[in-house]
Amino acid sequence: MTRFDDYLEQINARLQALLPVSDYDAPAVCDAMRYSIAGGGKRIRPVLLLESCRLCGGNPQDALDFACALEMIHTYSLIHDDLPCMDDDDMRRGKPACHIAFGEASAVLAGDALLTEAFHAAAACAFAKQHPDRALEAIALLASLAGAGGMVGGQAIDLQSEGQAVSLSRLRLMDKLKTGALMKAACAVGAVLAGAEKAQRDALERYADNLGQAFQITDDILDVTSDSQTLGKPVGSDAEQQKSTYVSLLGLETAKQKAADCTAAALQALATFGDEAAFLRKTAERLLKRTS
Ligand code: GRG
Repeated sequence: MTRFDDYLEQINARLQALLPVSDYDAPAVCDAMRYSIAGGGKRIRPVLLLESCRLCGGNPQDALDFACALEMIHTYSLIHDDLPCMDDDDMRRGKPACHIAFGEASAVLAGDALLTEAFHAAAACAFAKQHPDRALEAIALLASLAGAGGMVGGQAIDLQSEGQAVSLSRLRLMDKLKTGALMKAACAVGAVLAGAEKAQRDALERYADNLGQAFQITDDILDVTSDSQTLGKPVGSDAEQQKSTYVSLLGLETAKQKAADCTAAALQALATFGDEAAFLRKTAERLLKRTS
C-alpha cells in the first residue's frame, strides 16, 4: 500500500467515526453530512496535513482528527458553494449536489454542522488533551484561515467579482484566500502539531502557497478542457457565470506555463527537507497532471 493510500484509508475511517449518526429526530442533516463526505473527493488537504506533521518530526496519528476537521471544513465549503444563492451547481464529486439530494435547507444545515463538528473534533481529540498549547494554536489557525480573512473572504470577493473585469492581482488575492487558505491550513497545522521549527513551517507555507496557486490555475484549465463526467462537476461554469479566471486573463497556454512555474516554486520551497520531502514533491507533480 502506498503512503497516500494508507493516509486515505485512515482519514476515511476516522471521518466515518467522527460524523454524527441519525439517532435522534433530525436524520436529514446527519444523512446529508455523510452523503457529502462519503461522496469521494481527493482528500488532498487532510493528506497534506498528515504528511506535513510527519515531515516535521510528528506522528501523523496525532494529527488525524485535525486532518478530518480540515476535510469537514472543505466539504462544508463545497456544499455551500453549490447552493443556488452561490454558484448554483447541480453536481459535485460525480453525484447530485447536497441541495439537489436533500433540499436547500438541509444542505445549509449540513454545511453549518460540518463546520461546527470540525472544531468539535479538533478540540475534543486525545492530542488536544496532551498538548493543549499546540492544539489551541492549530485551532486558531484553522479558524482564521477558514474565516473572513481566509476562505470565506475569498468566496466573498469571488461573488462580488462576477460579471466584472478582474485584474490579475485581484484574481491572485481571491484565489490565495479561496483556495490557498485551506492548503496553507493543511501544511501549517501539520507543522504546528509536530512542534516544527520556524524554518520548517515557513518552508511548508511557501510550498502550500505555490501549490494552492497551481491548484487553482489547474482548476481553471480543467473547467475549459475537461468534461463533466471526468471532473464530477459541471464544466464551463466560469464562462457561464462571467468569471475572470487565469485562462480568461492569460490564455490557455500561458495559464498552463504558470501552473508549471508555481509547481516548480512549490518543489523549490521543500529544498530544506531534502529527500524526506519526496512525498510532498510527488503530490505537487501529481496535482499538476490531475484530470479531476
Ligand atoms: C462557500 C464559504 C464558501 C467557500 C467556497 C471551496 C470554495 C470556496 C469554492 C469551490 C469552488 C472552487 C472550484 C474552488 C476552487 C478550487 C477548489 C477549492 C476546488 C475543489 O477542491 P478539490 O478539487 O475537491 O480538492 P475534492 O472534491 O477533490 O475534495
